[in-house]
Amino acid sequence: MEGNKTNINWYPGHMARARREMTEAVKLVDVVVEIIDARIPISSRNPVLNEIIGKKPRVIVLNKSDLADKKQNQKWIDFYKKDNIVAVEVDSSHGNSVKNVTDAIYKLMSDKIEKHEQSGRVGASIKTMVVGIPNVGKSTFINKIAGKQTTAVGNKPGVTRKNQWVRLNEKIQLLDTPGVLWPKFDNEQIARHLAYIGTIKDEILDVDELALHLIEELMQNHKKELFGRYKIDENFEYDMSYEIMDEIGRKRGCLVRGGEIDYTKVANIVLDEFRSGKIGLITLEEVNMK
Ligand SMILES: Nc1nc2c(ncn2[C@@H]2O[C@H](COP(=O)(O)OP(=O)(O)OP(=O)(O)O)[C@@H](O)[C@H]2O)c(=O)[nH]1
Ligand SMILES: [Mg+2]
Repeated sequence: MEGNKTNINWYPGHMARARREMTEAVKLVDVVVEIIDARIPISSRNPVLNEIIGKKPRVIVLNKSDLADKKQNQKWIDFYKKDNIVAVEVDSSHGNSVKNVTDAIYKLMSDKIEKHEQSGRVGASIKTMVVGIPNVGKSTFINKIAGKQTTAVGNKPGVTRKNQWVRLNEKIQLLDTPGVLWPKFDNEQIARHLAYIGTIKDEILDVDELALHLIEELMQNHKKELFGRYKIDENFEYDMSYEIMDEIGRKRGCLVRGGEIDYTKVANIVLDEFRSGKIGLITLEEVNMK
């Protein structure tokens, strides 16, 4: 990330406010649903969250599981299970398995639900706060689980701007929250992984460089998928990874006048196609890398 894009504003003012509001709201809730991205289960977890939610019971939702490697999804769920954390894989855009999350909440909160029922407190419900990084699918998940379009969704970060309660049924209420990042990433890799999946606005990124890094990373473990998608010969020879970008540009006709490669066009194609799963169902962060 070069030039004037080096000082990326990772932590804009609205996120600081969202974090303060989350800290206030957590006092009112019984359980937290932490939505993470199944393609990057490590980098999509906010390290500040533990401070914010403390010892509140938590369910981890591995969302966008439809875009990740199915075997890895299961490995991550087993990994959390060993730590006594309930994790559920979900595809919120098609609604697959969202009900498993309500079941997990009922199970975690069974004592409280029973108390509500015994004391005849009509209308008392389990308050659930849904949190996660921008664009991870919090609002989509809430709409699917509630079976109605009550929250705004969109394929860019920063769609939800303020907390919003949604009633699921007489037993559960859900709080939608704006996506929050943390002020400083431990390393460039985390920042890049977040950018590959669309957590950070492309406008503040150097997309050419980002796509080049993604290509380099895919070359390590997913060369077959990458070359397959762009119909590059498996014996294609290259010295530098930008030559792969050149080749993708030629295959896709991303040329400017004089036959030069339009790198930004190639970069946008690669990023878009990675984000939508067209390059493959790829988990970038596997359990055994942890
Ligand atoms: N393939 C796939 N796409 C999903 C899934 N969940 C959400 N999306 C898409 O991801 C994009 C972001 O969804 P939102 O629900 O707006 O995300 P959010 O976490 O509420 O984002 P902010 O409000 O900006 O923090 C939308 O284009 C959704 O259609 C999923 O499980 N699978
Ligand atoms: Mg939202």
